[in-house]
Amino acid sequence: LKQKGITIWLTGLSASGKSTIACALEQTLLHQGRFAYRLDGDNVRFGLNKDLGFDEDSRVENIRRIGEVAKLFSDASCFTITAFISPYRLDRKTVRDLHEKANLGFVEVFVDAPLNIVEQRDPKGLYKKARAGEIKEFTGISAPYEPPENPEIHIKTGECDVTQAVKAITEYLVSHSYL
Ligand code: GGZ
Repeated sequence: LKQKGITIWLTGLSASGKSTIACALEQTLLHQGRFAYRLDGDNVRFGLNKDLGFDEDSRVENIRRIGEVAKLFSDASCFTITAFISPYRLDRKTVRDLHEKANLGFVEVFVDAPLNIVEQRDPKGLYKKARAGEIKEFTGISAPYEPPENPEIHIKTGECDVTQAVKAITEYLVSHSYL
């Protein structure tokens, strides 16, 4: 079994299902007696990154800091789960390189839901506001999302439930000797 930790990096649009999958995965790992921790908007954007907004520079800095924190958790042998849109390919690559240089695992999980589906879900009414121009630079509407080209795991949330999504990730972890 690999000794060091791993960062499981979820990327995808708002309302794609990242947080739901991240929570369920964290619970599954904790129930198995593993050291797992989830970083998401609630515990990062309201604390460490509360000085950051959603313009391009802020998102780059948001992901840079989260990448560094994830690296520290992984270095402490944690299963670190992150759930951020992380819209830029280059920033995700930078975080990957940071982990690989430190000999830590990094798994990119594309939580893939088409825009029309997330816009229908719109649990917080943010897409509606973005369409109305009340929220500027909203990912998928008025700000870019660059989908991963070669993610380790590709989850189509319109086609599978949370249990299946968690299973796809844990199976990857088992087959790569992280679990
Ligand atoms: C995208 C925004 C925006 C804009 C506020 N664009 O569905 P949510 O509400 O709970 O998740 C979204 C969250 C995105 O923050 P991240 O830190 O993941 O973004 S990034 O990785 O791009 O830095 C959404 C809310 O914040 N939100 N304004 N303009 N999402």
